[in-house]
Amino acid sequence: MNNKYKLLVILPIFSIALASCSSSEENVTQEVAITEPTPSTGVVEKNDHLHPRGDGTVPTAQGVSIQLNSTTYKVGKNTISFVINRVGEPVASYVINHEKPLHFIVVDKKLGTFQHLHPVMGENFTWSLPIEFSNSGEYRVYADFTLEEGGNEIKYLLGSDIVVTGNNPIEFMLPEPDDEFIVDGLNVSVSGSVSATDHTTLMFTVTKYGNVVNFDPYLGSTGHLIAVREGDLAMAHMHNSDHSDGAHSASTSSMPGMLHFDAEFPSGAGKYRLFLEFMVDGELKLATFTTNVL
Ligand SMILES: [Cu+2]
Repeated sequence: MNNKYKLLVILPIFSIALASCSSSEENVTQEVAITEPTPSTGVVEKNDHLHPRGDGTVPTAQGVSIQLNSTTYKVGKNTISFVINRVGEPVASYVINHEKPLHFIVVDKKLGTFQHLHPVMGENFTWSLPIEFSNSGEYRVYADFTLEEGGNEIKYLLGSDIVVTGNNPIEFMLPEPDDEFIVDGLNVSVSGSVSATDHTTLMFTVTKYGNVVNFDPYLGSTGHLIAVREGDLAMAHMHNSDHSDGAHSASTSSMPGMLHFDAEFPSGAGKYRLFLEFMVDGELKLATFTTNVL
């Protein structure tokens, strides 16, 4: 039985099997496949919970790959362009996820800088975006997107390395883990636990002068949390757990000042840099912190 067929059978019952979700798609398949098969409804299932193919450490996952036009850039303004190929052919069609067909994340390898951008597709299914680098050094770029395959929505998270030449090399030391930080005059505190093996919840409280803030929707959620592991730069992308998930969700609701995330680290233990994005008073905020995943 090939992988695609197995997934098709599994998805309708996957939502009731969350408790047994394990750390890789392979394991999920094995565990659930012994359950009595449920006939496919032919409906495109939301599988936001499923881990993507790829964790951002490699440019190719199951025949789908990112191909950058160049891997060398310079300090200052650049244009990055790339194609997503599936067995050698450019992918033309994408599933909208969190309001965009493709999310493009850029970090430097010391994890001191972070950019979350949205390229635009042009001729020959080539994506491109303007990007500015303030520092020279080694970087990783990630493409986060969803494709429809055989009636299912399959997520991909592909990574590729680039070099930025010029002056002003990145100097950054990963700070020690902390649970309180300040961003643009907002106090952010984090509670909850993280685990390499279990699903846990991470909770953030955001206050200004002691009062909880109200979040504005940002890309179909009240908050986005991206974690990158020191060393191999494996990425986990998490979303606020009390938003109405779905590719086309318009707005969300959440308790004022509180952000809850289903925290999962499919790549396992390590020291991670977490990048939390949320919007307050129409301004996008980025809170960054370090956490140890055991
Ligand atoms: Cu995005």
